[in-house]
Amino acid sequence: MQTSETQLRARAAAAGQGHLFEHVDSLEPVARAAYVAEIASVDFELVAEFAKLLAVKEARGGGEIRPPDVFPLRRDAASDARAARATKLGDELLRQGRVGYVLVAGGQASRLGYDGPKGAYRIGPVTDRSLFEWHARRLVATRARHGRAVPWYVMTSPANDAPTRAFFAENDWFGLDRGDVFFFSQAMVPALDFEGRILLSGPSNLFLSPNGHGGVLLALARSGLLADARRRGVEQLSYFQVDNPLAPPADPLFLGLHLEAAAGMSSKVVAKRNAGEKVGVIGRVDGRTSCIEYSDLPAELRDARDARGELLYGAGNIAVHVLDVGFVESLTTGGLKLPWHVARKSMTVWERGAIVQKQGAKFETFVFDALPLAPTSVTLEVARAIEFSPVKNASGDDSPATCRADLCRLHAEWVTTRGLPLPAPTEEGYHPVEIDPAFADQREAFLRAPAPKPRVHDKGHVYR
Ligand code: UD2
Repeated sequence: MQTSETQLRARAAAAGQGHLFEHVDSLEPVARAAYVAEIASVDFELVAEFAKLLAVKEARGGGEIRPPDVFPLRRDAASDARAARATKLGDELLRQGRVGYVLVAGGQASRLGYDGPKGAYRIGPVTDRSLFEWHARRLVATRARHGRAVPWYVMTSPANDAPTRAFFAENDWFGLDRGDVFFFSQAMVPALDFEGRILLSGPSNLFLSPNGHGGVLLALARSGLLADARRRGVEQLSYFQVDNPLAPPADPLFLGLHLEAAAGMSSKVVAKRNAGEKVGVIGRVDGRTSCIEYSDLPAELRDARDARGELLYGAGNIAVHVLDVGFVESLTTGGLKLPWHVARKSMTVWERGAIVQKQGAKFETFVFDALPLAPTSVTLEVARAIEFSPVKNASGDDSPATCRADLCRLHAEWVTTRGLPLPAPTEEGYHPVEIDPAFADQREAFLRAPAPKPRVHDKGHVYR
């Protein structure tokens, strides 16, 4: 034991991380052992790569940016016919059980300021149902519609894995088959100060943070779940984020377009609200479909418009993708190389016996950086009001308040189309109505369903 600590100390010192051991003699044996084990798991080569990244001023890799090819929302006769064909193809894929579902929920919900897994956040405007429940109930509807199991791969992080599993168990897996829900954790990586030294969060803990949603690819492979998907006959993975309850998990048009194009990875986009909206955009970089983060899009491109006055780079990435299982296998064999992105921020750290606030850097990979690695890629434009209203911030844009209002507006439209009763509008001007996604998760399904009666709750009406 002692030797290995000595060796580790020497390795850390050689990597310029000798400070990690300065205080170890003051630790109790149990804490010391745990701390040393944590250090032993650090990939010092990766840390050296992070430190190098800090030394260069962040700049986009260059590359010529061009507008993307988008399968548009407003379609002509030709694209309508293609959409009809693709939808049939996607339906078949779903009926044959060749689709698996991947939810990324490993983030820290720091902007929302919620202490717990973000998926446990209660978003239901009338029922208070959680984000996890919202997604799960849509999968219950998917299972019923296609008569197939819905293998659901939920990515957590070591920080929220246990509470996430417990939340699912307490809620009896929201009506899904327990054996169809799989949890897997992404990896954590150390945060550094601007001199490239690993930060601590306490005397016996490194400051670690999740390695970004790009971590999903390697984590899927290393957990054995990618192989599980294969064994089940899953060929395509439908990928969505925990923060967007509007995302339809099983969209036959999207799946069909992706399949028809033999694409490795495809993306859904919405028209940006305005040039300044802070979402990544899909474009072509050196001829390859890519996602360009808003901070990397030069101002003249950000504001450029076509002859009809539409933004040339207005295809906002909503982080809904389809990934071909074979593509993920090929990407992850022998370790995955996605570029690392640096987030410089103020952090609460432990330094020389005290908790202090300090500027530091966290490191993440992004799943959309796999797009240019795909042989081909489809970009499908969808309607924001139907498919995208993320919960990011505690208030203002993209907050629980805007998401609840969007959910109610969408469901109220379905309810009025059927001529069913609506409750009086709220002060914010929407009718507080919620449809259980397991009862109907799509407009057509609601219009076809046996006539429901509203249940009256304190906060509004529920159809289920
Ligand atoms: C992301 C995109 C942005 C736009 C937007 C759509 C990036 C950098 N930007 O913005 O371009 O598409 O989404 O909503 O992605 N997550 C993990 N592990 C991590 C980090 C994140 O699972 O280590 C999950 C997280 O739980 C959440 C999702 O990924 O479901 C998005 O994370 P975010 O909120 O940090 O992404 P954001 O808002 O910067």
